Amino acid sequence: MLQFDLLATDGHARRGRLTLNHGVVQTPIFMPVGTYGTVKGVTPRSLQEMGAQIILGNTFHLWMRPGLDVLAQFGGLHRFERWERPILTDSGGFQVWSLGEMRKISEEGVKFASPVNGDKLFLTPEVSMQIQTILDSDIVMQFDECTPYETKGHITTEAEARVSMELSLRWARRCQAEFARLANPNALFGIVQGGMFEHLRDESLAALVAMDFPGYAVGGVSVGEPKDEMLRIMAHTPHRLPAHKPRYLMGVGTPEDLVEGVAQGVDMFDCVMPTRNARNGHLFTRYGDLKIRNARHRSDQRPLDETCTCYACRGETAADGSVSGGFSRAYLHHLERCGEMLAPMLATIHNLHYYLNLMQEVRDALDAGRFAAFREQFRRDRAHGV
Ligand code: PRF
Ligand code: ZN
Repeated sequence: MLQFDLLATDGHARRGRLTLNHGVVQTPIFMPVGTYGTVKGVTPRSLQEMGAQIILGNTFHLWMRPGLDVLAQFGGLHRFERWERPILTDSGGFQVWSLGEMRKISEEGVKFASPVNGDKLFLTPEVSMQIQTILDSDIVMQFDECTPYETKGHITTEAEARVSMELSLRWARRCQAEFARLANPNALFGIVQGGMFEHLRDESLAALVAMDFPGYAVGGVSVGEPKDEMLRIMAHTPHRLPAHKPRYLMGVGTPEDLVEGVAQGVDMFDCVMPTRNARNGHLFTRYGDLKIRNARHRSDQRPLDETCTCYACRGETAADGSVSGGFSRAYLHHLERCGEMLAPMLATIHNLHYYLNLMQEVRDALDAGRFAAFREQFRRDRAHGV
């Protein structure tokens, strides 16, 4: 089941409420990525404390490990990974695409050798629906082909983008039929493709809208294209989707991309950036990005972000009212230099808190009818420097 209520709009930007089988999600929302049934380095309790409302999982990875027998035994992904709130799973289309030369795509599906043990595997739209049904994710993504920006040394042509987009449409129909046959009680999203060509995007969108999915994603962006190309597709596509259904921009992006996406009518985002960058010592703050490995932080007693209320920056207040302070940049720099586990753990808490809080600020601005002013202030602050 899925219900989407539009609560307010401001230009193309929207404030909404998404009701799913495992709970309610306030939109616009950022979804932390939990590929293997874990958001790397943080506990579900910590995610809850940070205000995460919905997280991602990946069909492809969970199919490899732990495998469907184990997941079925647990009645799905929620009980296995101990996350009781909503989960969205990606279909495997993008992950298989990332295998590069190791795969062979046909009308039927994608043949590849397991990167884990070399077994020959065949992922089809039907198999993807069967796996996601076992996972019992609240939002199931269609199996698609993510059209690359560039292959074999040339930029994808219009003819190539059309072939790919039309294949994704045929796969969308097969996904819808299989999803219905399985009587999956959750919600299946269609994915708009079409590369960097507006009219192909329009064709893809129209065909998917005619199929009447409960929600839609925009795929095939942030696939190696220059920033202005991405912004062009982001400005063209999301607001053309049905107003009364949720819109998800897949795999995007920087804090600036998220605020821009909201302005263009996107409701949902996911990206590995806050978690992956955290593990590389790249931290996001209100006043810009910070590389904690840089020597200039060696003796800096300030927290990462004076305005951040995460555990890494602010510490915590115990039941008896006693306060443990936040961690300094100097200490985080030291942990990084020593390769301590606590470094990526604290960095992940901070970055995810930053992304989740940014979306909370976006929602508050939309509720108060001051999104345009918020967007301006956000841009100024981020350009300020740390
Ligand atoms: N398709 C799917 N997953 C995705 C993408 C896509 O196009 C992208 C593109 N940025 C990220 N994840 N199924
Ligand atoms: Zn913080």
